[in-house]
Amino acid sequence: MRIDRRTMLAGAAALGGATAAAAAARARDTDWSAVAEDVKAQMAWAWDLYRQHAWGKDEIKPVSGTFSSFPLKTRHLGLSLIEALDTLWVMGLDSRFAAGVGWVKQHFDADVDGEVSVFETSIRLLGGLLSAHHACGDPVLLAKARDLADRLLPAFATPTGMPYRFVNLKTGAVREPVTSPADIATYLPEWGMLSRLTGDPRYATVARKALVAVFARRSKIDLVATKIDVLTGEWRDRRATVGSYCDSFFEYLWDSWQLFGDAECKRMYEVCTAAILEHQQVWKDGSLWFADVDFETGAVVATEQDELASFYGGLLGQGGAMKQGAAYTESWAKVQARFGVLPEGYDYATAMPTQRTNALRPELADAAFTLWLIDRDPRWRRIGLAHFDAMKRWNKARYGYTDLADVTATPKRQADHCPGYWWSEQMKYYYLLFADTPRFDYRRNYLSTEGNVLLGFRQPAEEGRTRKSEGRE
Ligand code: IFL
Repeated sequence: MRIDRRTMLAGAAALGGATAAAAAARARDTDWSAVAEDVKAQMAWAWDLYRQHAWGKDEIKPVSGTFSSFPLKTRHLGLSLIEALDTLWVMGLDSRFAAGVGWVKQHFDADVDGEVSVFETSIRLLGGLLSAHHACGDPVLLAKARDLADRLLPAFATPTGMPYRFVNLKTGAVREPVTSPADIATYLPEWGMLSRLTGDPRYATVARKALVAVFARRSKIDLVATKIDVLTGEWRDRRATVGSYCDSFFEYLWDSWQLFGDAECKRMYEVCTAAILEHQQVWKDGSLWFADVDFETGAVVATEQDELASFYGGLLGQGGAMKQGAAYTESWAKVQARFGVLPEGYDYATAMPTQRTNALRPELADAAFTLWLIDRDPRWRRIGLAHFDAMKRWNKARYGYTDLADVTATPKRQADHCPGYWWSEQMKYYYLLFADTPRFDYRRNYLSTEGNVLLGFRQPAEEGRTRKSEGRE
């Protein structure tokens, strides 16, 4: 796609030409540990404001200084606080971590008569409790994680083993059998870890059954679509995508191999990936994209890309398709350079945003960090730095970091919401990408789809030991 001069100028203006040049120069000669300190300072600043204005609430509204609830409609479960915990710990913000753990031990109670998304509650709250437990070993955190999983379990009691989309935390009442591969199959790392830690195999069993059930219903050309009925097992839509509704299904096939050595999951991942590369891969003017296609015929049905799909380059790299993983991440990095902050939707055929909002998303930073773990190529740090710099420039508000209403406006227009994942994801990806911290094992680790670290934390004593032995090597 050729970008015409007007679009290029608009893009440069949106980013601020001088800022782009300054960012590039900064990236060439960067003191990465100073950038990591800046990330940590931003985290501490935002946490302290959350503590003053929204302590124990789910999500702060960073422009107005108020708050909103999620995943329950009217009650708060401390979502942002729980999502932040392992990020605080890995940054060494220990007193803030301790205060957060103290809140969870005293106040977190999932015994609420209200309906939640099984998927969101699992990746965010259950994952957050497990990663905090991994950081400090407190058994109360594990007990709370287990209680929460027990409340989600009724959703999995279906003829296919694929869970309903919603469950009531108190009554176990379920709702909405038509759901997506991501909603159905993004459990095994957290639930398998819960089984390992508690000795109760039920969690791993239901999570794995759901994952396999989606794979078993793939089309003859090995693609899955975005909607399926968990009661009948019939597809309710024909669109195959690497974006929203399917993304973390692919991710958790690979992750279950990475975390547990589950060879069958690796095989399933390889089958799905081969089909995606065969039917969805589109090269356009040197950039790689993944078209949405009909899951049975492979015919292209849409050229729009979800920002959410920008994580996928990292996953491809992990699975061994480094050429495509790097190229896809670079494609998104070019869109970021053009708009400063990624729009929620982008059409590679028209090279225009299809949605102008930005939900303060972490995916490009996720891919950059994942690829950097693989090959330590400095370009991933540069992409992460551009993401961080742009966030500081455009998303920073009076009471924290906010989403954007329009990334194409000059200046960009802020909305008023800091999603819980911000605390768990990009702040941790930036920090780990820039810091080289002894609290994290850069060779053997596992981060969930929500950025929760379930493997790879090193305790301070261990840090010291490893540092010494690394020094001797
Ligand atoms: O909850 C987050 C997680 O990364 C996910 N989907 C979208 C969110 C972040 O954009 O799986």
